[in-house]
Amino acid sequence: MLKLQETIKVFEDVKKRDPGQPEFHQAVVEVLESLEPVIRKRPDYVKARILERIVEPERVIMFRVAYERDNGDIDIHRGYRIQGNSAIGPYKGGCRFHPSVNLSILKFLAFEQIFKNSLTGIPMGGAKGGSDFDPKGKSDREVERFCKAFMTELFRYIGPNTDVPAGDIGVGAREIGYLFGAWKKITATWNGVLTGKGLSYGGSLIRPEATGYGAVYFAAEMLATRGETLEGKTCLVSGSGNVAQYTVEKILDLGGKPVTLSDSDGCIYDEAGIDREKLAFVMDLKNVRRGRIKEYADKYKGVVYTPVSANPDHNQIWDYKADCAFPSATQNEINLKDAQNLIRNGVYCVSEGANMPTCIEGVELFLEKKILYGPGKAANAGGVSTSGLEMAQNACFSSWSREEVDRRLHEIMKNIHASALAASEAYGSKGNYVLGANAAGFVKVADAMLAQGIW
Ligand code: NDP
Ligand code: 2IT
Repeated sequence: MLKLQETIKVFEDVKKRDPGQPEFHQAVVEVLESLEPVIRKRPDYVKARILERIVEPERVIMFRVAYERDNGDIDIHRGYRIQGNSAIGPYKGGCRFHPSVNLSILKFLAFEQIFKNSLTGIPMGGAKGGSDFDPKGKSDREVERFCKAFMTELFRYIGPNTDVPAGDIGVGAREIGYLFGAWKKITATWNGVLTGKGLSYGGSLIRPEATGYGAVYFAAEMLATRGETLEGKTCLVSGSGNVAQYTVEKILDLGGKPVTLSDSDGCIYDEAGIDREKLAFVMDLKNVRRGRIKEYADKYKGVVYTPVSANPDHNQIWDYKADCAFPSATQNEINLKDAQNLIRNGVYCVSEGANMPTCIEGVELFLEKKILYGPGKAANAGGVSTSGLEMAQNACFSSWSREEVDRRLHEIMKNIHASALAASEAYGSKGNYVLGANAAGFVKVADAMLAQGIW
């Protein structure tokens, strides 16, 4: 709950100016609450109205995207780019293609990205974009036509030193390839305007793995504060896309036992553990055949599949005995009941691969129970960090080895953990990574804004 007059006023104004944006309100209130101890120490931020400025995106771009289906029909979608803040570097952040995409969701994601990118230590501002287009069930040619139409408008607003989009839900290697091809054709230039590119055209090794690997590295750092490792730990992982797949891979590398995966239709529980062979099946199922996770339960014995429709008030995936949880699907996938189930089942380490997967009451419960809780903007920052490494490689026309990029990623995740932990201690709440990540990310951006004058 907000306590300071200054933060209450900012939040009231946001709600008045941006009604009907619940996800954006949720992200803003969580950050404002964490920043209260910072604001108490920094009246100069209040005087310069840094909070009022940072909750207002620098630029919101919305545009029509029309394309032709294979059967000759014409579909019309809305495209977006939210350029949140560029105080510390060019705008940077993913693009999401999902039918649920709207202004509220993209504004929350762009807002979170400002602090996340600041935490990485790489000079990147915060942005997010996307469309309510659903690539699921579309042919490759339809996806290509959509990406070309989307980039035909977006190209005006981006550039390697202006704004560098990347992937997110529904935007993977295939979509980035088509978007990059369209950028190159329209502008007749080749440069690092997108990250997550294929290896043959400027992509970085380890970028596909980076978000999942990073979330597990972050969990390992949190566990180390209690003298523990992931060895032998049972882990719940949600989602079955890019982040979930490489989270499972790194858990296996570090000796843990992943037992769940999900998609928007349901979840699987495999008590025997998801091993490398089963993970290879999931990667083929999701990335090549573009099938549903239910097929995992059809293929392997002893696996329980629960459809989403079986439980109207909670998510079955968070109701299994485990030590660690890696939510890696989407926002608000952990409601209060799910958070209570996690605690009751013995989970004491939660590392968020997804953005804002836990509702506010769930976050409060985790903090009250003093479990190891790594919020998305810290725990999933490995993805955008490695995007930063891809930009660095493109800028100097070179490419680094797998080992080199992984070493840098690991180092960055250790640094993010250390700075969030140090900030939590400096502001009187050691081990509260929500406070630590928000405060550490914010101060750097706020100081840059102060230095650059009133904009
Ligand atoms: P993918 O599209 O590869 O996978 C998304 C997964 O989440 C799919 O299994 C999908 O199921 C499931 N999912 C999506 N929406 C919903 C929903 N409304 N309800 C239930 N399940 C859903 O995306 P990513 O793995 O890239 O992204 C996952 C999360 O990680 C997102 O929150 C994203 O913002 C975050 N993230 C991603 C980064 C990246 O580098 N890719 C970096 C940092 C954070 P289905 O197939 O049924 O749609
Ligand atoms: O939420 C995120 O950090 C991402 N989707 C990755 C952004 C990026 O620019 O790599």
